[in-house]
Amino acid sequence: TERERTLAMIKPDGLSGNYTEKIKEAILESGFDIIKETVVRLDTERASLFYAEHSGRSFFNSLVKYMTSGPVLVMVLERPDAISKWRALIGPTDARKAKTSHPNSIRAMCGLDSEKNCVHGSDSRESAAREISFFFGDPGSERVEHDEL
Ligand code: YYY
Ligand code: MG
Repeated sequence: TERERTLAMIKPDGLSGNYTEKIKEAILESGFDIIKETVVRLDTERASLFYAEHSGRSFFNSLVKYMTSGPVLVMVLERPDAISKWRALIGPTDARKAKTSHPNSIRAMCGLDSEKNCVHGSDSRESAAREISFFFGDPGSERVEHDEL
């Protein structure tokens, strides 16, 4: 399998709960390289744009409020099959389900429920490309070089 990149995010509850080091340990132990990282605070407009695919859902306003409640840490992770491997490592969307059916997952470790689930992972190649550009700019642009570790 060829190397691939995905977008990972530690959401506000993950950062404020001091889970960053544990999450990074799990990332590195699972064979990912952290290619880029930055801490940002999303405003309502940016959070709504990031989750635009969910704009019609009943949970959308609450989700945007949660995502703007504090800073987030976004990272570009790389390894073979990075997108599905990172999704597997974070576990199911509902952290309560993660705690019972995926006890070794990151959401089981630091998530609370189906909204406050402490981490994000891109769900496809298309999402990964869009989400990496969303935070780090287009590949090859000067902004990307600026944030390269
Ligand atoms: O990709 P993933 O984060 O696992 O779940 P999505 O179905 O894409 O939903 C995105 C985001 O929306 C989820 O991480 C929390 C929130 N959410 C929610 O607040 N309530 C739900 N019932 C489902 C999702
Ligand atoms: Mg999703």
